[in-house]
Amino acid sequence: MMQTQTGITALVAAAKDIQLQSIGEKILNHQRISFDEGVILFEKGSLSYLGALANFVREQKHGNKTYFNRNFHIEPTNVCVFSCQFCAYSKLYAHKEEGWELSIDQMMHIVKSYDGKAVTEVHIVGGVHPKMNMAFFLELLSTIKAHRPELHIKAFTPVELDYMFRKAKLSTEEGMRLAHGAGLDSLPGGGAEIFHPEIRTQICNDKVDADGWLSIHKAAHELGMHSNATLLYGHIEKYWHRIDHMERLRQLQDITGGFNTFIPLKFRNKDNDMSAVHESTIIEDMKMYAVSRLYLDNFPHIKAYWPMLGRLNAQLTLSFGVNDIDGTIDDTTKIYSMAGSEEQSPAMSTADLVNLIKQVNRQPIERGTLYNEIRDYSTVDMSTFEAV
Ligand code: V47
Ligand code: SF4
Repeated sequence: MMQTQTGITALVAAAKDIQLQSIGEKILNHQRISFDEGVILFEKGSLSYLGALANFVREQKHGNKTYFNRNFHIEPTNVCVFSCQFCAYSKLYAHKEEGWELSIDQMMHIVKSYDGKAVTEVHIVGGVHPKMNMAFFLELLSTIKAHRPELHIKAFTPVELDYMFRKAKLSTEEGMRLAHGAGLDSLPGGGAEIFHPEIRTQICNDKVDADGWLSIHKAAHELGMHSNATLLYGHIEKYWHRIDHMERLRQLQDITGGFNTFIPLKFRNKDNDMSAVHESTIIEDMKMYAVSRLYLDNFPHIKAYWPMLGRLNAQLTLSFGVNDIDGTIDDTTKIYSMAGSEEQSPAMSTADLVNLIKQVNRQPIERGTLYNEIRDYSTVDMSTFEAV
């Protein structure tokens, strides 16, 4: 059931903490909250207060609509020249026998295995292999487009792009123009981690920094492309580092308007160099989603990535500001299961996703990557539904 304006107004009026009350009033009046207010929400806001406010904003923006898409992932390689402390891939560079690298033919084999299936997007992200260069990826993009022109290619983080542009001696703008020209349609949100150098230098010191990440997304937006942004939370960062991260994104979004979706990524601690760091609680996770929805007033969508969180926790986020639960990924992504995510073999059918959304009385909408609505499943009988 949708939240009423009277109910939320009464909740804010009854808030005992004067700061939380005034932040709540700002949100009800569609005013932007400040950096310090973002930190206060994390420090003092109860789960129920944050959840009610975030749900209010979510319903103002999207009503009950909850988006998902039909996509598949390709991970070209798990070998990576970088050494992010939280990444289960980074160890593999030293143990190449555990590594894989796919040829263009092998990746096209994956693409062709979806021929005739109603997927709309391929998501391509992997490690940074020293031998996979700009020419290789341009060929991959144009070969996919030649085979299936309408398939949306969402690919490569600024970590991968920065490495390939630098090796090819291209400026960010030149590199983005070439990649876009070859078929790159949009950028996924990865590689952002935590922007602030106090944390970034401790967890991923050797890859592209905050300014580099932001300038690659800016260049993409200037070419008319859209992109996502992530934040890796729940490890050694403080609340203000999270707000600092979101502040930088909010500022760029004010300039370009090119971001579609913000995706908080819960740190998982299995098989990486940060295994001694505890994982966040589910309460902390829900607060993260709620504050994201409240702080990023200029981001249209907040997404929960279910393979990482687990499907039931992802379902819960739909009451904490989230309006998108990603796609019907087959078992084609390894980075999270290797780091100890809830879903060791992430695959959900369209019927599973639709039922997950309907169970909590939301409206399941299949979308394209750019949030064009493909189908409303509210009244589709999923017991007789056959996915193509
Ligand atoms: O940047 C790596 C994360 C990200 C761990 O744009 C980890 O639609 C938690 O960004 N614990 C890449 N996270 C994935 C990504 C993404 C995923 C789904 C959808 C979209 C989108 C983007 O994976 C990396 C890093 O932050 N990651 N290791 C770990 N141990
Ligand atoms: Fe490489 Fe990305 Fe893992 Fe860092 S997070 S080690 S850049 S694959």
